[in-house]
Amino acid sequence: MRIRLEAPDALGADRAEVSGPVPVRRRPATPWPRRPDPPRADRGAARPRAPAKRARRWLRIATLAEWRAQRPTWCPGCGDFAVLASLQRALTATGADPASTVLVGGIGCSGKIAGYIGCYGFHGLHGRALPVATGVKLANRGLTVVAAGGDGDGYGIGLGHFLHTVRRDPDITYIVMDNHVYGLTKGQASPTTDPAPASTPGGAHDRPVHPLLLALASGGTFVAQAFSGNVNHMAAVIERGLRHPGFALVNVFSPCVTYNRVNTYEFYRDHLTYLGDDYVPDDRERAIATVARYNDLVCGVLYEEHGTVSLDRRLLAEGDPPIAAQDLAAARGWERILDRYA
Ligand SMILES: Cc1ncc(C[n+]2csc(CCOP(=O)(O)OP(=O)(O)O)c2C)c(N)n1
Ligand code: SF4
Ligand SMILES: [Mg+2]
Repeated sequence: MRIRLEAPDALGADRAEVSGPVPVRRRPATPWPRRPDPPRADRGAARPRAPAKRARRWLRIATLAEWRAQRPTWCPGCGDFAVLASLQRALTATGADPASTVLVGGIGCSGKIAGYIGCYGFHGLHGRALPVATGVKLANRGLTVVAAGGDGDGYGIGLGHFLHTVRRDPDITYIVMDNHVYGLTKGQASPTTDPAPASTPGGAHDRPVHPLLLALASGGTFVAQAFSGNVNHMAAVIERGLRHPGFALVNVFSPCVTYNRVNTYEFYRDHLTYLGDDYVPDDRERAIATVARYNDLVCGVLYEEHGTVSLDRRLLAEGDPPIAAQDLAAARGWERILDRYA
């Protein structure tokens, strides 16, 4: 669990003070001298505050409530509510800091999640969540970076970015709310819509893409699937994705209750298989065979590669200050180089 320690300098100084023989005290040691009680006449008056706030030790972990923001405007029953709740739970469980977390949303009903979670958010262009998230991570790799959007956003207009991000393997968790339709634009067929029975008038005529197989075939280092009807399972899968030190795909079957009358909660309850404890996700070929055997309808962590070295670790030297913290004035040399090509 990552624990944020506030005032680390003060903590270090405090530690230095107590090294060596430790005197026996009758009351717990405080890092500042105890103030004498005020004279009787002054009782009730405001006492001076302890001066050493900066010297206090804090073990600070954000609560679930701190991850909440605006009230979602999704239709009642939309599967995206469960994704939001699971992500909030998973972030709380990892001890992530809302002030150091960025969620880059896609465009669609699902992409609005960026405004519903209590951390930094970015709502940009349709299909471009992953390049933006990669840029955020490279600019400051101390951040926890999550990208989230829909099946249209990620596997349609954004498919090229999806495949290239999988093979680049930045330390990002990518959650796709896969409802098999373009929800925001009123239910047209998406890249994952089944050809028959179709959820749009006239039906979808193309064969669907298989996101998990695409990710596994492109070298994905963490590939998982979850369902909005099972929040406990989804939160655990997302938490594992957040802890994975590379690109983690979590595809979520997240029913659109307004426009998709085929891929409903009941449909998934009847057709989904959950991986058991005996499934070890360390074999890419086994993962591909498992997804194919269940025709995509399988939930759990299918593949996880240990020891992966993410894009940010490959590109940036250990100890380099984040680009976001660098003195841009000192980098003026770039302007001279660019001027040569102007
Ligand atoms: C470049 C561009 N093309 C098309 C659109 C219109 N558009 C907005 S959302 C969307 C589809 C969203 O579907 P999906 O990503 O599955 O999200 P959902 O609404 O289902 O959660 C489309 C086509 C757009 N905003 N920008
Ligand atoms: S239209 Fe569908 S995806 Fe969009 S909020 Fe409503 S139920 Fe959710
Ligand atoms: Mg969709």
